Amino acid sequence: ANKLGSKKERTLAMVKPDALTRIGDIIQTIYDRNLILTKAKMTKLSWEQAADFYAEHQSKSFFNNLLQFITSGPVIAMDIMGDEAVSTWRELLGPTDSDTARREATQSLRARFGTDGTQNAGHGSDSLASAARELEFFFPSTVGRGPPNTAKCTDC
Ligand code: RTP
Ligand code: MG
Repeated sequence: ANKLGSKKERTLAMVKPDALTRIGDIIQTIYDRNLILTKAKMTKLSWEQAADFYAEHQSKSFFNNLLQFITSGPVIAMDIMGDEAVSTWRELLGPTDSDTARREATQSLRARFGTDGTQNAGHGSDSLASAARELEFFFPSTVGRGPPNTAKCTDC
């Protein structure tokens, strides 16, 4: 925490193929929550890249469906920064299942733009360690050019 007691972090947010056309509304939501979008890129993941990104889920029953979906079209990866960015972004996303999200009192990005339990509009790193890994995945740091992808940013 800095002098004001806030914890500045960076996290990897990804807009999944089903919500790509809602990128404007999603950036507005990020802005409204006082998070800062510092990097963004659109890319289409290969099957191999998707399997690498989601390696932690390789033994899950939904792994194949997840890879099928995430490689079905472009995604937009974003580096977002701000107070407790990791948990704040996941809070903005809402529950994993879009239908569950729609039943909640508080609206969320998945409630607004998600399709179902697998096609759920967005991804957010689940810890500072995941954020560092996932930021490096999409925005690799190059020696001598740009800061390293540490997700805990005490200086920003
Ligand atoms: P994410 O990693 O994408 O931010 O989502 P999450 O933490 O809320 O969910 P996680 O358990 O990490 O699952 C990763 C993604 O896999 C798909 N999924 N499908 N039963 C299913 O069909 C199912 N369960 C999970 C979702 O796309 C989920 O976001
Ligand atoms: Mg997850």
